[in-house]
Amino acid sequence: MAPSAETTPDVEVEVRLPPGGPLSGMAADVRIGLTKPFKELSPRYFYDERGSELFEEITELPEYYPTRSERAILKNDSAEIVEAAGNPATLIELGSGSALKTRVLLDAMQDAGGLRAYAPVDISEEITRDTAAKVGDEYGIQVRGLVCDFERDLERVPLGGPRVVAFLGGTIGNFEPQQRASFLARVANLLGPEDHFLLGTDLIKDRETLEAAYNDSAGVTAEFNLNVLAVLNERLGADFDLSAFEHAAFWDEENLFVDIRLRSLRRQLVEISELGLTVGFERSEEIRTEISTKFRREGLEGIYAEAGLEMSGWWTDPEGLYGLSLARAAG
Ligand code: SAH
Ligand code: AVI
Repeated sequence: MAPSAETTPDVEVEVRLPPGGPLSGMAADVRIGLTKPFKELSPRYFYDERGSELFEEITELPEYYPTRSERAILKNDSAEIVEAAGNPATLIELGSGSALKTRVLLDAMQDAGGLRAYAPVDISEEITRDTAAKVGDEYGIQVRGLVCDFERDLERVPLGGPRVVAFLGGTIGNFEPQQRASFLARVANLLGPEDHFLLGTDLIKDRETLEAAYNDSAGVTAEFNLNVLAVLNERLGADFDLSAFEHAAFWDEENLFVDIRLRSLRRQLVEISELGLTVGFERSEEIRTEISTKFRREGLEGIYAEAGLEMSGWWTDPEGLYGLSLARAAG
């Protein structure tokens, strides 16, 4: 039987592809990154379909506490968070991925009676389509997915207020300080007087716990990291030999980030045919592929203030491993 009008999920996914695809800026960006004296790649390139799957596996690893801790906070405090956010009608989620934990927040919004719409925003098309369809089915609400680079298209996030813009998982930690400051200033600009920003941040803790989370014994994080080379092979016609690189991750206590790199196991040349570029690597030379910054509450308050935001709520898990904060545009 055909579903009735009431039960047909109201789900749309917009794909905002710049000419040449979601990663069309990639060629120029990779050229710049791999021709620097200290080579680097943006973490946004991790997330092809395989990369998204590998990240999901990471979230289930015993050593990777951030996802579990954030879920624990959401389970415990979502009702209070939703109330503090003024019982919003719309949840816009940046870097939504599979949005598994987000269900806890959606449940609390539904219980409070405000929930009308959800907008997952992510660079990975497959996972965003999947998330949008599933949330549409499960909640029967309006779902407007947006596949884009949130650093390019943040201002295009859809739907009416009052809104809560959530950025979960600690993904803010993957930004460089400058990039983070301008991103947060743009978020502040986006917020109307009734809107709130809900941010997940991993907290500073002992080196052992931090390094274990990024050097898991099953080697999934290593595979996730190396997958970025497979993305370059696939999308830019590069000939990286994945077995000629190894994963490295260590806590940098001066910069307060876990520094995640790929290390060349031998002296080698890599061709990137679509760039017409040959990249030379010395033995043990490294590419930085990601940083994962950790925070303290006071530091975050300062970061918010510089961006024109003010913290209006703060929640942690019982072990104090992870923080969720609510902010609004500073008056
Ligand atoms: N929020 C989820 C997923 C975190 S993984 C969680 O808490 O588990 C980071 C997510 O951000 C991935 O789904 C990735 O595809 C997305 N992402 C990374 N860089 C992005 C960018 N520049 N624009 C949009 N999405 C991005
Ligand atoms: C998505 N982001 C918050 C993860 C993190 O912990 O910084 C990405 C990750 N990289 C290695 N493991 C997980």
